[in-house]
Amino acid sequence: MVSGTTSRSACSFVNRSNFLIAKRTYADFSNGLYKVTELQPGLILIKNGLPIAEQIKLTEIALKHGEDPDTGFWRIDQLGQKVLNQAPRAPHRGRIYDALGKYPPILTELCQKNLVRAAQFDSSIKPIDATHFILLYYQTLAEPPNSGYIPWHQDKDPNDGDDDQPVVSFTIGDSCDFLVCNGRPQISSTHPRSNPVNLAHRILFESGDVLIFGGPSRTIYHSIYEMHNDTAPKSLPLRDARLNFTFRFTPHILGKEEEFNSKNFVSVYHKGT
Ligand SMILES: O=C(O)CCC(=O)C(=O)O
Repeated sequence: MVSGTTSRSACSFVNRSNFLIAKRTYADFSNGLYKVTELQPGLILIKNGLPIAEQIKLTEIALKHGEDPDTGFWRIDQLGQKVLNQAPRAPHRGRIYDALGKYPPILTELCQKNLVRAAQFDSSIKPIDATHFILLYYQTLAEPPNSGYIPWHQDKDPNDGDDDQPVVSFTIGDSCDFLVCNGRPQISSTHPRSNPVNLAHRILFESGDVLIFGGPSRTIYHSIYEMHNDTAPKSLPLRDARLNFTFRFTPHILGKEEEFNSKNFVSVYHKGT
């Protein structure tokens, strides 16, 4: 357990929208003020898990690799225009998929550090040595896309890792509302896709937040319908955008990364859930 001034509280309550918001929390004020909350077994939110200096380094790495003409966020379309590489299905989103070993060690270090924080708190979280990451670049739009910035899906692609290996997710840049359902989202005439009947959590992700989902929460349905304009920290070299790194344990894919990059692979969220 990390030393310093800490607080642990046991609380399980619902807010006025009936979302379960927290079971237990743990805050460490000795090391840059991060706060761990177990939202439900296996679903751990670490507020401020990435201090601003580290967010800046990760952004610089993402933007540098994002410019790579073959594997970066953008491509040139048939009209000669520079577009994000998930266009035309998702023109607001670019995607990089790669092996962690090809990137600076800070990525692995930060993934490991936050995973250990979560595993200390929730025994269903297995500490893994992540082998790969998916890096998404979302443009913040004036009006959200109809099917969301990322539609409802489970992380069940072959490159998402086994069901018992946790996914570690970093947010950097503009804030967003991350939605979670524990079963297939139930849509009705009064409950649109952005607010299904069985919504379990609406989590505000702010720059520097980390979410870990593993154990009984590994296959949650999740989506993003709202991003909040101009909410990125001013010192971040990123405007009108959000970066999402997710780390995966998929050693069987080492050496086969090209099969899963955006040129060759269609993710589950593009196939419709
Ligand atoms: O941007 C996010 O936080 C979610 C990304 C996601 O759902 C995915 O990569 O499967």
